[in-house]
Amino acid sequence: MPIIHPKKQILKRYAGNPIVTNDIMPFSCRGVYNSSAVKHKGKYVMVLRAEGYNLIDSFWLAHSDDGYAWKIGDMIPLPDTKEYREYGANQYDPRITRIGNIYYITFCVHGTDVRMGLMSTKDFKKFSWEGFITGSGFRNTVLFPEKINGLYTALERPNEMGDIWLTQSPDLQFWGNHKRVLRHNDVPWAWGKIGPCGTPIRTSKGWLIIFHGVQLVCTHESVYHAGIMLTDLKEPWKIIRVGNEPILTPETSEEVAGHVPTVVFASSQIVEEDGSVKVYYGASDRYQCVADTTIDLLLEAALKR
Ligand code: BMA
Repeated sequence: MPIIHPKKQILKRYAGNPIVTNDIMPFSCRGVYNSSAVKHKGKYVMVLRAEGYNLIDSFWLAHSDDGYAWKIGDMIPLPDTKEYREYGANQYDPRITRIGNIYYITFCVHGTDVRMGLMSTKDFKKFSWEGFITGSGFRNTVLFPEKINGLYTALERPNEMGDIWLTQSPDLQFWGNHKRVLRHNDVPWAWGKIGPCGTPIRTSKGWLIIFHGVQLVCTHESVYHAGIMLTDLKEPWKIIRVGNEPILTPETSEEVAGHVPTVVFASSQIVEEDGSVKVYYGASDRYQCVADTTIDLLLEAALKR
């Protein structure tokens, strides 16, 4: 029997979407998308991925009082080391995780292949380069917001395979303890590949993990959806359940038609004290959008739908 769910919106798109576009950037730029937001000292800060017409991306700060209306700030300086310059022709998909009083930004560094870099900041004014945290062939690394069993813990995707893996480190430099968390073949609507989205969310029932899942269609295009799973708090590689339908799928005009059509790419979320959640996502590799939900709705999507 097919699984049929009652109509229910898990994520509610903000009526003012898109919240950041290339028009408001202070330089020539064709898209702003797949950006990552956090709360810092009661205000909202976003690290924007801004794509030039030369297809090279830069990272910019944006600031907001409410998480919906954004003002563009300064460009974030890129790491200026020999190793970075040699490898990194481009950079994209920043993800921010706060651990203690440090904000860690993981991001893809694209050279002949792709690998993950790590920057840190305490104040979004001064940024430090922490080095590469994967070898070649990895994307989507995102850190958990706390050490687990005394170790920094991250989700990532070895590209070739297209599955979500977990890895741990004592010092953010040396990584091991690799474990596969979820196979793309086990997600019926994402047979192309899957990858983790924003920082996993700790709840009393487990880690809520939003992930992207790619459906390949007959025109050779990829449709990017967002899905959800819940994993064990102490052994986060153990899945409690994967929600069996996406929580967000490209449907609005900015999501279906842009530079890369039919893409929603959730890259961060902010959990408020009242349990509401703002999920920030890129639309069709062109616009930055946001949708609202709650922890209860995300748990329902992971456990019951
Ligand atoms: C991925 C990344 C994302 C992008 C997606 C769809 O590989 O480049 O930033 O949104 O492809 O084009």
